[in-house]
Amino acid sequence: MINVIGLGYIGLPTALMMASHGVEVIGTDYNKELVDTLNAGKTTFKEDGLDELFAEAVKAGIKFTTEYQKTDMYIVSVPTPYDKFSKKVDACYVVAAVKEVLKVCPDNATIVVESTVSPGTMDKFVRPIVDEFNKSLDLRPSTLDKPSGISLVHAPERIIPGNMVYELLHNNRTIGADSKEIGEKVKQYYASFCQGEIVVTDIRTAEMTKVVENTFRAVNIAFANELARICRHDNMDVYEIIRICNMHPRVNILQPGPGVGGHCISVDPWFLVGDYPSLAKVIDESMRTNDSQPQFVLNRIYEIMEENGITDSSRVGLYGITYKENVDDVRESPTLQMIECQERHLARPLKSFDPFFTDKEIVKNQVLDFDEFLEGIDMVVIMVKHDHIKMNWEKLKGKVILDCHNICPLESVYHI
Ligand code: SAJ
Repeated sequence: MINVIGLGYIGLPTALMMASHGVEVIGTDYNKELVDTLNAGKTTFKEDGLDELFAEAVKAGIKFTTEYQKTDMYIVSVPTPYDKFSKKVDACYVVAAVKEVLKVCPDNATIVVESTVSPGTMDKFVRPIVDEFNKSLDLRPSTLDKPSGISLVHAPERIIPGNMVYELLHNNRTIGADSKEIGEKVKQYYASFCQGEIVVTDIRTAEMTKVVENTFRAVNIAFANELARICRHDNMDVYEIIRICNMHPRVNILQPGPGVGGHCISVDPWFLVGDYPSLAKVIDESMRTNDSQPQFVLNRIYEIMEENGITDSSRVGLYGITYKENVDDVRESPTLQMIECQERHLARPLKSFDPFFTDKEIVKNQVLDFDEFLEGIDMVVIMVKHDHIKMNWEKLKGKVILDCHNICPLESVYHI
């Protein structure tokens, strides 16, 4: 049996996937409201295929509770926030979860941490608690080759919001363990559903690969954003330039946008900057570029307003609040970053609308109805490329449009 600790964006799909592939699973979360919702037969966020997977898992007997279970394997998928000032990872939730596990688990249990952590976090914060527990059993410390007592594993998640269910099934996985035996044992569980290749390595390497994957993407997006600024300066078409460059067999540039959001690409690379400030120069500069992109778009809005004689910013609206298309996740979203930037300059935030939040207000000045949003504005800024906007181009006719994603087929559209 597996006890999945933390039923958020990663823990829930992982628990459901294992349960629907024949593994006995109990999901634990300290949030009673969340557990009650799941026990009432409802999922807690929107994601393609999640409801179907949930139904299968419930049929297979998955259980949800606020209690930690006594079992031989745990998957910890709790959040790892980072300190905005020091840029270092805060492992407090992982540590708290592991401590709770140690209160109930049998002496030879395996604890798999899926949460993203900076390289060295497992050794620095998690291993000491496990070693202490193992010592108290008078067993060998968990660093030695032969597994004994509690075993520690790091299996970083890799799924992308918006395509989680597919990627859980098909992505290759990395499992970091202290010994091959433990790694292979954990691999068997993941192989119950994962059709990709599962690589077994050591914990430190697994930690580093995860952060490096997200950093690679962040640096590539920063490069695209910088190109957008260069091209804007001299009136060149950045999208056409990237499209042509990407036809070269060894070039693959990502797309510029209004900024980088989400809990991963906009956060993980800072772990490397926080830990290696004098070495991680390219990463540092890339992150600063991405972080300043909402401000760049704000300046662009100002320019376009001037050009079109729009003097009242209450006639400008931001389409999209989530951090990317077709998800309901707003963590670190560029729209929220932009609104925060306006507020910091004592300006009233622009109006905003998001089809994923038509029943609840997330930010100040949010309009809940799309038609009402459009009626109140002369200029619309496409911050997120939800499918919803692609089905509503007709309604945007006659507006001044700043398209931050180059998706709008209408005439005379502005770009970043
Ligand atoms: N973005 C751009 N330009 C692009 C692609 C993305 O500006 O060309 C922006 C998006 O709009 C969004 C942000 O970047 O605001 C991040 O979105 P994303 O789709 O690139 O990635 P995430 O954060 O949803 O998921 C990433 C994935 N990592 C990689 O692709 C290396 C996912 O596989 C990880 O599991 C996830 O981070 C995670 O949890 O670490």
